[in-house]
Amino acid sequence: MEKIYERPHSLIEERGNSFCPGCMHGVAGKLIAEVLDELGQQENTVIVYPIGCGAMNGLFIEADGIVALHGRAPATATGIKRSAPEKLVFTYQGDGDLASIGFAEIMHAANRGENFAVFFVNNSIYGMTGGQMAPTTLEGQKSTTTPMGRNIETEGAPMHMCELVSALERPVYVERVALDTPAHINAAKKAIKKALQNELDCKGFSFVELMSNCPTNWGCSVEETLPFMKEKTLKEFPLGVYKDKEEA
Ligand SMILES: Cc1ncc(C[n+]2csc(CCOP(=O)(O)OP(=O)(O)O)c2C)c(N)n1
Repeated sequence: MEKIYERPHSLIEERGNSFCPGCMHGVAGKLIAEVLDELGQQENTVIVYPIGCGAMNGLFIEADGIVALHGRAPATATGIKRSAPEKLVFTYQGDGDLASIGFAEIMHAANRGENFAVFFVNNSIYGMTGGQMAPTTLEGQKSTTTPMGRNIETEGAPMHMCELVSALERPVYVERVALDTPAHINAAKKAIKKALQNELDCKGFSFVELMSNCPTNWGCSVEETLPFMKEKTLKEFPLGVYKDKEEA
């Protein structure tokens, strides 16, 4: 029989994962593992993980990694990449971590044009800490800190990180993709691969936002997260390439 799919070598074999059922962090981790295999970079990689659920991918991806708490992943990645430029270094961060606590770090790493990639998983809520409002929470979306729904008069509007990062001079590639459908997952993998290839080619700073879900803290079934993403999240956060210096 023809083998059409193989578990990526960059995923630890004995373990499944410990994400909540239906959580798309596992999909993102698997795509990264596949790309590390395809680029032959597993042994040469250092992943900088965040605080939050995304850090658990460090338990399943078989590559060197470090956890940089509270949004400091871009600063940590800067130090690692500058002292070991031959390594493939990238951050993997959630929206509370990157767009709130670590907003200064991400903007300044992008503005410096550091030669690494950032994978930003936007599930529009703080997952691990129990569903508090994130900068990316949608208008009207309920969270434990906005039980009546986010009110932009008092809590501000959802922050669009691709738009902000792409407005800076130095980033070379900025794209927003999603993890909700097979077609979107294929496109997400291409974006991950392009960002890592940019780094290998020393082109500079790449930023890929991966739109995701959080069934547990959105308070709905896994199935219900898919129409919510299609009808609400992806309308607020349109998919697409926000910057590609190669195409310019
Ligand atoms: C009181 C308190 N403040 C801050 C933290 C740090 N912290 C741990 S997980 C987390 C949420 C991260 O949310 P996000 O970045 O959206 O990632 P997700 O878990 O949704 O993937 C925070 C802020 C903490 N553990 N306790």
